[in-house]
Amino acid sequence: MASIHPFDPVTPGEIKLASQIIQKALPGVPVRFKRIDLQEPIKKDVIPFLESERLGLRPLPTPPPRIIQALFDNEQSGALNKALVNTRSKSIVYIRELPKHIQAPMDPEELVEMEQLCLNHPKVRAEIEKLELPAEMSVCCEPWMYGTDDIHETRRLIQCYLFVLEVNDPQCNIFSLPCKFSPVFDARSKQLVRIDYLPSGADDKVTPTTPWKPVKTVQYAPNLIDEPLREDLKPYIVQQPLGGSYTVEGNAVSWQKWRFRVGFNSREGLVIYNVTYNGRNVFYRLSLSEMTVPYGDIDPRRPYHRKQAFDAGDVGFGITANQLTLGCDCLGHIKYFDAYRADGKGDPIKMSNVVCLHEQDNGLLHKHTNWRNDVATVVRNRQLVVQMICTLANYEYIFAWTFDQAAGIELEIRATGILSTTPFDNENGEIAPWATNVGPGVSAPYHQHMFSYRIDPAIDGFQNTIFYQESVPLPNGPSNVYGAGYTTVGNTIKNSGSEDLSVERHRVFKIRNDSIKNPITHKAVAYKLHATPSQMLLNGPESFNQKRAVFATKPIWVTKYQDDELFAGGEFTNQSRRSDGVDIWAAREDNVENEDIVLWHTIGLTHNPRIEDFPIMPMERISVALKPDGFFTKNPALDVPPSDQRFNKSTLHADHSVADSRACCTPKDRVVKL
Ligand SMILES: [Cu+2]
Repeated sequence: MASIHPFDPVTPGEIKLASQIIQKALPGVPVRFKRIDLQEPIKKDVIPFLESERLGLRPLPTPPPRIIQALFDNEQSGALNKALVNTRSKSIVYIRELPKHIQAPMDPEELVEMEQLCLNHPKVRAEIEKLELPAEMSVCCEPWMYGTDDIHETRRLIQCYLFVLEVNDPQCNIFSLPCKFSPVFDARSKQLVRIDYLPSGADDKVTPTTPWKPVKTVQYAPNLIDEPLREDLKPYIVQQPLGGSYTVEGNAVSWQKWRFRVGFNSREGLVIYNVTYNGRNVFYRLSLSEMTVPYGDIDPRRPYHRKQAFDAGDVGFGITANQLTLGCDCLGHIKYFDAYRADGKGDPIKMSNVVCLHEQDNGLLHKHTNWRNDVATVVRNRQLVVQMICTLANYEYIFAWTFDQAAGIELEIRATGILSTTPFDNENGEIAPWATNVGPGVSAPYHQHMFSYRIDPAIDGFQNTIFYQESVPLPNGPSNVYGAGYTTVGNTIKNSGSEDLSVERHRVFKIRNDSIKNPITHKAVAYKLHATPSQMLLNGPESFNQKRAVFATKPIWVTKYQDDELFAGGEFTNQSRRSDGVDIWAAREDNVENEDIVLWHTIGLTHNPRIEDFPIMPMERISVALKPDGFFTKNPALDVPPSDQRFNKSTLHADHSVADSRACCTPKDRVVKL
């Protein structure tokens, strides 16, 4: 335990210790643990330790004690509790009973329990029997977060969407055959609350359950599709005979001039901590802070008006992170990281290979050919990728942070998996203005994926300022005689709040450190956010969907750093009634000039499905980059060795002779003279 770092993910020993201390503090109380995770260290307490590490000062100061956070149900009273446990003093910091309307996130054991409870309930079974399914077919249950449409609701409700399973195969596509009824359960009392009947036409009419009309499942798995697999692909083998160019010690990663730590928790999954470049501070913490997926529809087609997932807060990217496999999810020379979560008893569960780290070649980083002599300087773009893949019910999300050799960091999000579908009677050519028909009797409703990227900067220090710069035409006059001039205008963000992007004005947000000037540009050192302009939340201000996810109404938020302000939609999103997150913190109008600040970028994907997104979706990609902008005095990648065929060992296609080829950087025999 002595060498554990303040940012290391919770260890199995800490999970066990925390659960034992909590159980001991509550003798005789039946406890069911929902989460046990590292409590984020208090920033001001951890910075002296980080700075000593960065500057190579020894001995290192004592790091702050590791505090473990637990969420648990008191199964006697039904109350949700939050506790903090100090692992150094082995004592409780506090145990707090939370208000009755606060719901903990869902956990894997609960999902399995609800699935079984639903499918075994006599009333649900009676409804399934009305389908008169053939013997080889069955019904599968997808327990969903209930969402919100009633401010007085305090029950923990689960909406169970049911699907017909055509064949008993682990890869059978359940989402092709949605049922028209959906039981709602109280997850605490385990009682069936009611069965919702789902509208299956263009209006909100529902119908009683009738025998199932045979239609074929649209399958995606190779063993279930009725077409042969392609046979014209040759192997593509990524070989790194000397291994990767990175080194990993525990969770500390060194690659090229980058140093950072890989963090992991149940909620956010992968977190990037303490990022430095060539010994200079760049970012304190980078994370995918929240994500919400509200489904569009036409009111009042219940229950879709409250179909809204908060994938981080209601379930968790960490809890749902895939255990990645070599040669499938990741190619090349791979380093995997494991993590641990707690089960209901407070015992650690190992999650192997939930984060992968590897290098990739991404084309060219820079090149210039002197056309007079055809001599080229060519440098390839080697990158380091840190990645996790999360399965949230039907969808998969691939989150990858990519570090490059020119001091840039890109967050790439890829959405794949299967569309969340609804029953829709389309056999007579019916279409709906809020969904796409993707198969017989099935449609995929319009929806949005709204992500909040939390950027906690440390540009050459922890006091930074955010400003934006716009490119604007100069007014006609003595300084713009020909009307061709344009310039940039800047605006410093002085108080916390929200901002819009502007493509028309090329508005670029930057993070600068006013105390350090670039000796060439004579401006403060800075990084810029290469933002992704996207449509913000479509749900109206009167909707619970928007009230719960105000973060998704603005692309940019700036707040003054405060401990415990990590999640854009608030700490507890499951059945939340309103946001308790970044919009509330931003509204303080704190001074954010030369302060410890946080930049939040909302990225949206308005997803009106294509039929080609079904039965499994070719990945949809969005990305956001952070790039130095006046942080260096020139391109920081000039020292990357040039590209060289002796190093890269590429081969020629059969119709070329060796004589046709030239090694990199050798001039042609002929020199063109103009
Ligand atoms: Cu989608």
